Amino acid sequence: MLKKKDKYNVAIMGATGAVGGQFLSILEERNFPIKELRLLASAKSKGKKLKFKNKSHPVEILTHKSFKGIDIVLSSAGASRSIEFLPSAVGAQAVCVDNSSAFRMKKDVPLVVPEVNPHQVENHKGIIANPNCSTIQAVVALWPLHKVAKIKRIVASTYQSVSGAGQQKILELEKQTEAIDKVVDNWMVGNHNVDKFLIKEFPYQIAFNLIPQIDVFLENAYTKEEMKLVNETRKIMEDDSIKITSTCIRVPVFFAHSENINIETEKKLSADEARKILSKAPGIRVIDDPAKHKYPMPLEAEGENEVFVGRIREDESIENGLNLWVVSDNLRKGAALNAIQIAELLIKHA
Ligand code: NAP
Ligand code: 12T
Repeated sequence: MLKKKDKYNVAIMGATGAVGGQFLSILEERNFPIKELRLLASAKSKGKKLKFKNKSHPVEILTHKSFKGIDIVLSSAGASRSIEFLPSAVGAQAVCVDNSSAFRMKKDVPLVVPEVNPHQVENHKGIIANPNCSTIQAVVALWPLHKVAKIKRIVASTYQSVSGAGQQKILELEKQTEAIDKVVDNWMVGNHNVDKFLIKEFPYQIAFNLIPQIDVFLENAYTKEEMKLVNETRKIMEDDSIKITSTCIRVPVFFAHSENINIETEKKLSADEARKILSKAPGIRVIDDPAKHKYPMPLEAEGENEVFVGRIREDESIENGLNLWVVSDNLRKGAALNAIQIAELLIKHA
């Protein structure tokens, strides 16, 4: 349990990573009440320093002893590190908000999106899980509609940016993009393939391509990323009766994930009603004006905190159906911001 204090000792596990960088920016932006900040990463980052509030902080190597005196751990260093090190953090009386997939579906670990199920933060035993990036933005958009019209079925297709997979993947898209500059000169098939040595992080070239695989394949022919969206959505919305299917696609976008979501509801909702509900819902910005060609796009959502929703329209192929286009910055609301909002809830309840 977190004890009430004016300021807290905070450790960031994976401080040098893509999510880690956003942790630092957002903690500073929101003036999070920090007494001591401990930055943790691998031995590779030994000697590195990171800036926080105009002060340089040394990066320390993560060990089982890293959590002495720490109140809150924000962890984002991969699932195997969470499994190995978070029990030591809990042993040192810290409360952990974990960004990895390690504990999300565990029964005694709350999986929290503050706009949807804030009450769950009180049920933790030392670890609270932050959902998958695609799940977070989907449930922020769907929960207000579910409350009013009860969602029976969800079909979600995601268009996920490379930053969701970490810093090295961002650099790979950049390098591959730079390598292609002759497409217009030599208008020929194959010319937009990059040299094989530029394909290291993703299984195939990602620049000017799409890859219909995120995370590993499971026995049911879905990928693990697709099943995260299915299972985590049900857990967060506390409704196992919702039927969900999803397809997750990696696209050559640097930041922000996009999703086309089709829902079938028990009660009929017109597009106008849905627009009105979503305009008033927390954490959402509706951009939906076809006449003016206004709709959410990843370049617009990059660096922002909200979940953007547009293209709201009735699914004319069924009785009670809606289509939504949902875009959000996966490193912010999809990761660091949501985790920090959870930590803020913990402080509120301390
Ligand atoms: P990243 O850019 O590759 O960064 C990985 C971070 O983990 C780096 O700080 C790295 O330190 C650290 N790390 C790696 N191995 C370590 C070790 N053995 N000991 C200590 N630190 C180690 O990846 P990312 O995109 O930030 O993602 C990191 C984690 O966040 C992953 O678990 C991913 O699943 C999760 N994630 C969650 C969400 C979400 O919650 N929705 C979204 C995106 C990612 P070095 O720099 O020293 O290597
Ligand atoms: N494989 O947090 O590759 O479970 O974009 C997030 C992002 C796992 C996660 C990705 C992933 C997670 C990705």
